[in-house]
Amino acid sequence: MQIQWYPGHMTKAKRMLAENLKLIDVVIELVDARAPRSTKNPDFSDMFANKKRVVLLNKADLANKSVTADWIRYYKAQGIYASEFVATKSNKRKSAIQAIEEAAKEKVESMRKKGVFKTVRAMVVGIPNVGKSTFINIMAGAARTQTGDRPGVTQGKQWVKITNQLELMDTPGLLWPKFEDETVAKHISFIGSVRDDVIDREELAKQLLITLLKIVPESVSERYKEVNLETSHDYLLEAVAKSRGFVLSGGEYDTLRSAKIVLDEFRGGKIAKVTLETPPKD
Ligand SMILES: Nc1nc2c(ncn2[C@@H]2O[C@H](COP(=O)(O)OP(=O)(O)O)[C@@H](O)[C@H]2O)c(=O)[nH]1
Ligand SMILES: [Mg+2]
Repeated sequence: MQIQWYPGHMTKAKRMLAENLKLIDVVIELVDARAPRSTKNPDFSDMFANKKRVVLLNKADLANKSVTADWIRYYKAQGIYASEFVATKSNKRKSAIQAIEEAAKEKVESMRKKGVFKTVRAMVVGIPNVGKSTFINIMAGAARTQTGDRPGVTQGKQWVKITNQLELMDTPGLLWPKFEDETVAKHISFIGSVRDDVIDREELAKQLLITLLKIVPESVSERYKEVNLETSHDYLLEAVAKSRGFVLSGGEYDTLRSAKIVLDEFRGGKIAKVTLETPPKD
């Protein structure tokens, strides 16, 4: 499966990250809870080795709750604070602030001993489509509108005040997934982090059905009556079309329509709340 990417953007985004890194106390990494491994940038650990980190498993509303809990335990075992998150729900703002403040606590306290009142500065990073902008918007919400309303506020302002002791960089740091790994490429395509027009939708949807049949076969059969573990892989999209009555005027099954429906319904959480990846054992 061929997936396009953009080295130019990557270089620029990486430089932007490096330049801002020295200003930052806490790095908030957003990953997609449905694929925490594939949506994590492999360079992340090296890049932010000496920063406090908070990992948010975002879009937890679309993932399997118990697997999300396994991932959180996995991170915690490594001393990394992790939490499930739903950036589209503004009531999550408070818990995010607590997590960031907790991560920066040591630094704040050591500065206070020196008599310095420390403002914690945090930056949001992650690969495309994990919810970075949505997250910054709910965090900044009111603060952003307020500053924007006053005339003369500098354009291109970088920091948004979240609380008296917390500021958030208003542009997210863009990271890139490890496209060379075929499973990673597939998983980020399933969840919609790569534009569909650069890939073969029918092949992608077929691969998705094969994957889902391994994890949640009953949910797949419930949604698409003609699809089950015995269905031949080459007939999967026809079986979806048969289930839904997607027939073209010539009597053929409309497999492209099946592909779009399967991708859409999966991404909307309609087939099941599925996590594609489990944490490594130990
Ligand atoms: N279901 C769900 N959708 C989300 C969540 N967070 C973000 N989204 C959606 O995911 C898409 C990408 O979000 P965006 O903030 O633009 O991602 P970015 O590329 O990382 O900045 C948008 O359609 C958001 O509405 C979440 O927690 N749950
Ligand atoms: Mg964005």
